Amino acid sequence: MSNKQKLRIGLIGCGFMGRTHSNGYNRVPNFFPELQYQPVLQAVCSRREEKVKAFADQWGFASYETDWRKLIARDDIDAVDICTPNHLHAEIAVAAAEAGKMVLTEKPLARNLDEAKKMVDAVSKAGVTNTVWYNYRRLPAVTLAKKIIASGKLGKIFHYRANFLQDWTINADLPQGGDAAWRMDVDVAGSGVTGDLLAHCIDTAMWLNGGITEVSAVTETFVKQRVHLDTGKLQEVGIDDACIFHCRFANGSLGLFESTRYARGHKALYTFEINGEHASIRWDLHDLNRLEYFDNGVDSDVKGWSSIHVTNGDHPYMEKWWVPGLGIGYEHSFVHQAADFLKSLETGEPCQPDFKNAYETQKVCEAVIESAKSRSWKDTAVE
Ligand code: 4PW
Repeated sequence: MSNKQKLRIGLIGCGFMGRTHSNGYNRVPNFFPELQYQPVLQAVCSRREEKVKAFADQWGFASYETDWRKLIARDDIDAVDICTPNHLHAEIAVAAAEAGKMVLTEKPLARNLDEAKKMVDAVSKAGVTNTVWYNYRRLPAVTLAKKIIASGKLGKIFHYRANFLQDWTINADLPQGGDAAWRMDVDVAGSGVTGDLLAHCIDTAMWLNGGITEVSAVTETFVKQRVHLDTGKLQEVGIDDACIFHCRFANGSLGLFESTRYARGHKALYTFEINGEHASIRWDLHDLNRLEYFDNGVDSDVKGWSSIHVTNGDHPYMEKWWVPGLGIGYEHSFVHQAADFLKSLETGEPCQPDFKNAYETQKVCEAVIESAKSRSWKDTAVE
């Protein structure tokens, strides 16, 4: 019999992210056996009974609900994990915090800054543990980049460059709304690529390189009208299909960010490159176990971009997995996030990014959208 403390999870939403989180919780006990807390998949919730029942069976949830309010009201749930479309994040998170539950939510924190503020206030007033799943921080190569930058090896940083490119919305016949295309509906998603993709880039960037102080952005909606699945009618598209912004960081460096769902040939190209005084570093999601490094301090004969295969036992998270040389994948970032959250319950330290930290990312997203609308530079007021 395990003497571990149980953390009874109530997961809301059983789409793509519901699967990644459930997989994360399921893998943790096998690969992080030292943790004092053990996740228990207590209940999953989704509106459609047939779907949620099948999900519960498939992923090992002990029970299911079809009304999230009922799930929150249950006294056998310790932590509420929100994997719904974005328009429900705030309402559910506030209700969960008021019920005294720990709250985890998928990114972005909310549709906009007002909602995000309510969420930050609610968790802080209730004093409940909270976190946001910005999973890319937990890929070993990205965590290694953080370690290298923190060691000072890059020296003063001049440039931060990031891309998140996809091509799945080019087809003008793709609808908006409904369960399938909620990311295309501004009322549900809050924004397009800015909240969905650039939020990841901004979270990673501010984690690696510090706060962003001002932004200047341009956005475009290439297909202006799409059929809305709720009404069956052609409706105005309110999301940004593409967004490019440049910015200043508090440390004096300049940033350049681009995201689109119209880059034919790219399904999920997330890259960043950071140029410092002594060294540069770059990473690409398509080769996620690799970090490239240019050290200007070595002999000219061996100077060049070196390729670090981040699979050694002393690389971040890697001692948990296989043997050096064997890589891991996208899904492991969620396992790591689940493990880090459980660890935070032992240490009492917030599992970053918590709501307060993710609020800073939300500020930048909001400033980006505002800047594009007003065609002017915007302060982010990031603290
Ligand atoms: O959060 C993002 C999603 O909404 C993901 O990281 C990638 O882009 C995969 O799906 C979308």
